Amino acid sequence: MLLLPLLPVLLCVLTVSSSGSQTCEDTLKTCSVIACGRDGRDGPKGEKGEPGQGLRGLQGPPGKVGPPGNVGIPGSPGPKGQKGDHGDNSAIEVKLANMEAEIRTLKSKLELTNKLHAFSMGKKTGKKFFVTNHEKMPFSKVKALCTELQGTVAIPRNAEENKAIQEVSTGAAFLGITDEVTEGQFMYVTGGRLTYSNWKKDEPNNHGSGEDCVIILDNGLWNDISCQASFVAVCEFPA
Ligand code: FUC
Ligand code: CA
Repeated sequence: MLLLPLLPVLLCVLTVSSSGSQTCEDTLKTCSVIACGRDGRDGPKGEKGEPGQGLRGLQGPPGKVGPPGNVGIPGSPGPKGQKGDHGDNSAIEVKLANMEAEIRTLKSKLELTNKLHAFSMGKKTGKKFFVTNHEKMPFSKVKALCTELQGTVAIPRNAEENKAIQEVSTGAAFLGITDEVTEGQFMYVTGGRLTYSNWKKDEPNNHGSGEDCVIILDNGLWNDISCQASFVAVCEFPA
């Protein structure tokens, strides 16, 4: 056969491949048919091996404490506590009694002052009270002033009140009456249609560019006039 001349070569190859630690040069001494070449390159990396059989090391110490977490949402309020002791209020009660006495004294003094003031102003019992500082100003200013004084612009509801306003004012004075809302329909600034009037002859005439306010003249008669013109401010206060 053709294999027969190759037998020494095969024997040498088998011997070399199974000889383990024997070097090529060692093998060359007994096996003249082979030649010794240089080492080849490293092969590819093998797969990861199975875990070893030895004992595992002991578990290490615990790690450091981590950073604190976020603040949680507030809990629901607890039940209401029991009512406390009354404590010692004697000092505060004395103070309160003194203050109450002082308030009573001040109240009666104020009452007397008010009575004297009304008397000095000619106030009649059960009658409205008309007051003026004799200052002339536009209607809007009269309204603001009377409101600030917790009163309203003077309104005569009858001849007696008309006379009272006429007597208190020095010169023509604004009345709390306008037809600002509907031309020709005069209303009280406190609300409602007129129930009493004392117009001068041929008034109201809405003269010129428009006359939506009303003045009481020296003689007690009324004239419609511009609200921007200045007349005496008279306020009224309840009876
Ligand atoms: C009359 C009045 C007007 C104005 C004018 C000067 O016509 O009706 O309101 O006072 O006079
Ligand atoms: Ca007029």
